[in-house]
Amino acid sequence: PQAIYRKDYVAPGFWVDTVEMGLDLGLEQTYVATRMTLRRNPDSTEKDIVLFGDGLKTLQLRLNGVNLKKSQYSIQGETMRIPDAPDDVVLEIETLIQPVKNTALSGLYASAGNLITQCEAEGFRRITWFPDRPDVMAKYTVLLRADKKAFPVLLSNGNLIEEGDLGDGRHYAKWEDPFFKPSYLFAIVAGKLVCQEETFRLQDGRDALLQVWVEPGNLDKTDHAMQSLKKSIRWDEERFGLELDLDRFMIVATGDFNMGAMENKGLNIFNTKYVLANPSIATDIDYAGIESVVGHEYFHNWTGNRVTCRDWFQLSLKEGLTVFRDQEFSADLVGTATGRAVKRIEDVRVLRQVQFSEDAGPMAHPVRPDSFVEINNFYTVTIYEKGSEVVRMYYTLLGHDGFRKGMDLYFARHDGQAVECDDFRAAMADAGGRDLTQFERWYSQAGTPRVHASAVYNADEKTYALTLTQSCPATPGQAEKLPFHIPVTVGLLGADGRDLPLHTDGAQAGQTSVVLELTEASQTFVFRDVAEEPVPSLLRNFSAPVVLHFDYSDAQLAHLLAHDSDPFNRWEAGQRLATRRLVKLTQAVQAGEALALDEMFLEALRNTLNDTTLDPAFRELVLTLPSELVIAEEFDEVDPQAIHTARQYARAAISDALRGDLLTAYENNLTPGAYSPDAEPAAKRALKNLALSYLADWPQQATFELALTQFDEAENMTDRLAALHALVNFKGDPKLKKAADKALAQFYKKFAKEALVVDKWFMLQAVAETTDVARVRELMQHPAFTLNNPNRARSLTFSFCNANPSQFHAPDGSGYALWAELVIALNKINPQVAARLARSMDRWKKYSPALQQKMKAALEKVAGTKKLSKDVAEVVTKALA
Ligand code: BAL
Ligand code: ZN
Repeated sequence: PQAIYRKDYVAPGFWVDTVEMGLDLGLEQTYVATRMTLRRNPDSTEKDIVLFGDGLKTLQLRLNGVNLKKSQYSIQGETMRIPDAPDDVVLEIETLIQPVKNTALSGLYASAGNLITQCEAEGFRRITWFPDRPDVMAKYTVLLRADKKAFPVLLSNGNLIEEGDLGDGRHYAKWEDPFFKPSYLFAIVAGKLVCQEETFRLQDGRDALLQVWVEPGNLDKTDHAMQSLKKSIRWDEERFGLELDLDRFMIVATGDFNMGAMENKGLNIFNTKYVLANPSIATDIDYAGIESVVGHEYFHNWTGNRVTCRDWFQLSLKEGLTVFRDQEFSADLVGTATGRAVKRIEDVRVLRQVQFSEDAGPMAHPVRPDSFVEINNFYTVTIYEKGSEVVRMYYTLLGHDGFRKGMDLYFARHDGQAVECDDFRAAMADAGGRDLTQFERWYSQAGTPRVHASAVYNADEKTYALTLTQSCPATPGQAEKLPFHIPVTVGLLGADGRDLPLHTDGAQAGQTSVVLELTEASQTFVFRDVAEEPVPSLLRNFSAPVVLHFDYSDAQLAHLLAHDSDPFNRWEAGQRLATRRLVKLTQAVQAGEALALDEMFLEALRNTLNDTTLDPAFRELVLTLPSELVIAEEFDEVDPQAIHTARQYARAAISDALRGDLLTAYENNLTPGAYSPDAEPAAKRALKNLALSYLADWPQQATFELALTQFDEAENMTDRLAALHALVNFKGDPKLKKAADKALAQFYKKFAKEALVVDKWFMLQAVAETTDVARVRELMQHPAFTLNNPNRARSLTFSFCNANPSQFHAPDGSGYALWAELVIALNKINPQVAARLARSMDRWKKYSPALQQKMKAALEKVAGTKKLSKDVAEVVTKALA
């Protein structure tokens, strides 16, 4: 497949001013009539009208009222060219599409008898011919016609301006979007849906109609999404001065969706996973996910829709920024300093586990890629999460007010435009009066930078010299890297655990944290009047997306874990202590040596667990060991089974040593009474259920019964699922295994009609320690399993391939064979989903030669498959390169 390059960008030959569409909707067949007005762009070197179409039956093509003859245009692949057009053109196009056959879920497709669209990135071309590129922004009017019984609800972007009866049992609705928008934000929804609605007073006094649309039977699950939407609107007004610009804002939930959600103008379409919640079906994590995704999509209305991307290479312009905004939204809603830190830790965990790994593999790409084959493969953790870290670094460098000024300037300059990442950087630089030229490398260079820190304390001169040295590993196509502009937030702790006052360039009197700006390959920063040799707290709040190395002693880490005023680094110190041990344990497993965990580490965990002045959510994070995937990153050659054995050993040892403390934590963090997803009770449940999972590593009847009682008596999904997890992973007595199987069966029976809960049921089994390839194949035969639904496919097969490493990497290669079968099967159904699963093999070169050989064979099998989509081909070709 052919790559396209950022450097080849050419502005469109024609702009589109207006688009009028009429759709006669049907599941089998939908007729689309489009009338657009185009105007020549005198500044472009492109002279033709260039349209894109994919899988369309074209019935009619008229230019300025005259049918186009075959000789007057050419079609090559997805591209249609109309040469020699006049400067002003009215183009009329009629197409036929078949929504039920659209299993790729891009364009217009059927979901549970309803019609839904997904147009980002290039789905609009599966509805009609169009200059389907984000820099072409037009005003849309959409007339929907359909059978009244089958499609009682007809929705599109913007405002409803007319609706009525057509006779013959048919009706229509006409929607007008007053804002210019790129085609990827186009949306329609038609079908049997019901809504929760509310009028919401905006800060400027206008009233907006808010609606959450779901399939009948789900109205009892829309409250949290509605609350989250109202909070999002208020937050954007207060934090960024950005108001809702429409009279109506709609959210629609569908069970068939490739992504999490989509920010179509005024008509956000969501995966049900990020809308539907009530205490009996949704966990605390689900509630938090809904809040953040509702926020994310709403915030796109300004960062993405009002100001959009010039081309898809700039995707992080809107995604990185909007992730930063949703992270800040969630943190602000919790409000407390530790609450913010907990959110930060959770976000950094994802970054490290998934993005650092991406940055070290064959799909590594800069935040602003230089090329791609299939844009859908670039909705990645690098674009989103690393992109958000890049935005956070502006925030760290410019400060709260400086960042807000930068945002204001960005909107003042670019509202209504399609722009580049460089425009955002320029707004930040100009508003902050800063030279951010070098900062551009965060957009152009891939890879996770390494920062090595070393320090010299001079007791006579009372100076502390901190030397920071940076490097960045090579990534595909980028052998050499230039130094980044890295903000490193630093504090110094005294022996009593308190922050020492900082005397260094850039630090104000009394300041105990300072942002050091590392811009060269190596720099030394000198702190003066340092009364005693400090313990440095480096990269506070994870001030840059780098791997930081400092040669800490265990005692220094324990000191930071006990005292650092920066809660992120307290947690980080605990993780460093744990990682060190897990690496040693893994090596001991490999060498066949005896395993042991030292009392100093156990004591540090015990002290944290028992420190009731600390937020339970924070304690839960400290007590959670680094995942097997994170431990794997510490090794040049990964041994998944040894890592698993080592981590399980550590868990059992912690369980054994802290049993009494864990029981106390369990009992002290019960949350009786009505369920609330708020941070405080959710934090208690998190700690209690972590305690339960440790206790369940102790194969005794008593702990089994504790889990069983919690399972039977749970009044919310968080507790029920945690208990089921403990039961299913329980070790020891086979009689207990029977009881666990019974609980699993009961759970399924109770929730068989709740698709999102059935997904959880599959996922829980997919990641269970004892679930091997054969068991996954068995589960794939379950009547509720299908590869056609992305959520269901992900729940079992993705979870197994990505989150059960010791079983997936079975030495006989059976996991890889299963993976190849699945990717090949999904490729026929839904290339986007298939390509995601294809990514599970990214890091194949990190395994033992024996495993590598089997992984390579599986990759080659997929690569050699006929009719491979661009999506999958790009992923496996890069992996094999
Ligand atoms: N724009 C695709 C979905 C999202 O990031 O919100
Ligand atoms: Zn987004």
